[in-house]
Amino acid sequence: MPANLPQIYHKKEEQLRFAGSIVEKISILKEMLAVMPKHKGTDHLRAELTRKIATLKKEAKKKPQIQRIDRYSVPKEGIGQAVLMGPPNAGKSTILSRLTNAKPDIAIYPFTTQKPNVGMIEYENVQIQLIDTPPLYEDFHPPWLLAIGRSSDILIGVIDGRKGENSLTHLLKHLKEGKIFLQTKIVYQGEELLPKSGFIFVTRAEQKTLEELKRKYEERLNIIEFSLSGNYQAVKKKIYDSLGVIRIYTKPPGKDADFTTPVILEKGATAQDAAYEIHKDFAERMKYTRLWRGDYNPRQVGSDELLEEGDIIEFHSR
Ligand SMILES: Nc1nc2c(ncn2[C@@H]2O[C@H](COP(=O)(O)OP(=O)(O)O)[C@@H](O)[C@H]2O)c(=O)[nH]1
Ligand SMILES: [Mg+2]
Repeated sequence: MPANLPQIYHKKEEQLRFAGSIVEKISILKEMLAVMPKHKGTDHLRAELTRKIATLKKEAKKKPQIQRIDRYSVPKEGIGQAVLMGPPNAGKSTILSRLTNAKPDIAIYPFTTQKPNVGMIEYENVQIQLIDTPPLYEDFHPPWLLAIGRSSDILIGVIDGRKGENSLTHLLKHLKEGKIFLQTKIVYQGEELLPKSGFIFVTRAEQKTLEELKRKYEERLNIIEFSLSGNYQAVKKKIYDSLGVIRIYTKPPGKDADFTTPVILEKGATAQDAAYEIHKDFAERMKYTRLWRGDYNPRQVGSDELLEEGDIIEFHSR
């Protein structure tokens, strides 16, 4: 049986190439294990990664100073992790306070935020983790801060619209120092940087600046206005959509679907992936799946059927 690894696994594999420290490597390897489908085809790889982690842990014990470098890593929670990064006073902490229940310090002084603040975005029936970070500054881009940027699922650059394009070019430059190439659209082709999905929030934007930025960065980045009087639901949806996942619902034969707890899968996942997500044994005993999509009547589908957001599936096993 082939390993059949999901896209997210390959993304993590790429992140590993850019990891700046042992702690960062261990945490990425653990994530690789977590996203690896649990079937026979991956047993070998699972063992190999577990071995690598053990070796790195031994190495870390010999070098106690590394703990300091990775002072503030943020364990993932919810269906995905988004991180806000940008210059001082851009509005990062304000955005966190508007989109989540977190209560970060907000002030006109630079460096009000000294370590990451974390909150959860409630979006319909899922939660997305949002991290607010200390500013990326001319002389301030510590390894642990850039490591958070590399490991998060999406990166949201935040700039103050009154500062214009300069602010964005500086931010992209600082990210590049952390080996990060922020993109929404084009796919980075080089080898030296880690392509990272995300977009830019512009606070206090004048329409003229906003239009200019949108036009200039059209091919690379989505530039989005963040307004304090804005529609946060739409902003939350943008964040959800950028995670590249779908929500599907399962129903036991003869019963109603459970819409409170979606199964989260990558875009491009199949009925078989869904079954593995639920339970290995179960997936291996699967005979066929019934699928409800939109207004159509249920139909019987095979294990390689591509699933879509909102699909309801009913598994029948042997
Ligand atoms: N008018 C306006 N003020 C904002 C906005 N975002 C942040 N601010 C103000 O800008 C200052 C810095 O905001 P803060 O969220 O602490 O920025 P951070 O340093 O990026 O975390 C505070 O006084 C905020 O009230 C915004 O979208 N509009
Ligand atoms: Mg702040």
